[in-house]
Amino acid sequence: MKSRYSIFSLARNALSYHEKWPQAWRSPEPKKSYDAVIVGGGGHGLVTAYYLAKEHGLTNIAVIEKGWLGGGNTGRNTTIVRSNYMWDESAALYEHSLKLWEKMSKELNYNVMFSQRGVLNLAHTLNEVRITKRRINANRLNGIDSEWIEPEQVKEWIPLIDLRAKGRYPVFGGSLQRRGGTARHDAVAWGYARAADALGVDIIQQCAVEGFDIEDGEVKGVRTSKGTIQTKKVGIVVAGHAGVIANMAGFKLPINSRPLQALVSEPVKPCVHCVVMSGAVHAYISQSDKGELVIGAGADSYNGYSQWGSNPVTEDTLAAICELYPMFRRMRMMRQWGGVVDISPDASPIMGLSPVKGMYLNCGWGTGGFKATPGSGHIFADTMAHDRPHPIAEPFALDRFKTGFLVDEHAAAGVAH
Ligand code: FAD
Ligand code: PYC
Repeated sequence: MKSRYSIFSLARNALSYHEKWPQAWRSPEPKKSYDAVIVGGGGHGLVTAYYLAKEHGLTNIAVIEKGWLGGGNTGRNTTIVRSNYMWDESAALYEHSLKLWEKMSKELNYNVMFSQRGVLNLAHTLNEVRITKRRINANRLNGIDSEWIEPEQVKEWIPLIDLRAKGRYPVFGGSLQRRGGTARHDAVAWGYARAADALGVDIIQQCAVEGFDIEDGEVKGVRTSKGTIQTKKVGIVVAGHAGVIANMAGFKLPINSRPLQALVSEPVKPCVHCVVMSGAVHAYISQSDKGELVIGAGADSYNGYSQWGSNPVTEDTLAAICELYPMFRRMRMMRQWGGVVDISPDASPIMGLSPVKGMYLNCGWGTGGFKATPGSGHIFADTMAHDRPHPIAEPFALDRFKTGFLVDEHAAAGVAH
């Protein structure tokens, strides 16, 4: 029988739903009580709610967001996705996430524009060459695709780069993860929000968490700007503000909150075909599908909550970019912004139980949590549902700062912390 739907009408309907969803959808008012409350409507909070509902049958749950969905770091990052971290614990976490990225658009029926265009990390000193090669070996032992490429191959990938050894930043080669790439960050938040909403999750925007009701060390409720909600399970997923929320709950976290900034240029024709990062010079670059160069810097060197970056960092980053890619000296920058990232002492996340019973922590992702969004939520939902850390989350527990079993990923972080 002939179908009533042509492939074109299906595509047209899917597209109009995709485009209208964020505008057409409105936040409900909070109910008096929920089985679980997620604080923070960024990517990590939304995906946690999605998996709590989808895999653990918890649908009487709410995501509480003080601003708008994805308005924090989720909508402010430079969207680099990769899994080439050094230690086994991190490899398990980020590779779990990368595998979920590879099926995300299909699973959500929402095009998050995940583009596996490759992530290239340049080495500018002999020491960096050694560290990078060591990391490539570690990655390969963990089954993660990672390869060393020589300067001539770097030039083939990025013809506009200046490899000259006489420059301040000679390129001695780099590591390439071909499965790495970029995605559309706001679509990730909307995609998970729409899927969670369809499973019955209440997503409440413009509602700030202001305190908690805690009795005998156990959480009983969440105080918000729209009233108090009774609940016995609370997930804290507020990048950059985890320390503030922990203070409300009466404990301290070893977290520094710092602005991290990025810029985009005017749009130009395709000229940067993969993501190129230079840890040594705190500058990285990719090109958006609209043609803008997306340029990022290192974190500010002092704590703060501002959502833009400081000028010396911007200048240093752009100076490095202009030296590495002389042709970009003539480009104009269109926008600059920042986000508040939460940095832990070993540049790895803190995931799992907190000192308050029923309250769970997911923070400390620093400059690199976007790539972890699906994996983090998947593991965190399991942790919350079963009141014990998921096996992948175990090494990232808060008590590692007492035991000393750190997972130090400073060298694998995309940018300086
Ligand atoms: P967020 O998206 O910040 O969500 C937390 C939410 O909590 C916010 O929406 C906030 O409004 C809400 N909130 C805070 N306090 C309260 C309260 N009291 N009550 C209710 N809600 C509250 N990572 C990568 O992997 N690759 C990159 O290329 C990359 N680039 C980056 C570039 C920049 C400029 C920045 C700033 C970050 C970058 N990151 C990158 C890091 C990444 O963006 C974050 O680690 C990740 O997005 C964190 O997601 P999240 O959902 O935990 O946090
Ligand atoms: O973690 O890959 C990363 C990253 C790149 C830019 C900021 N973070």
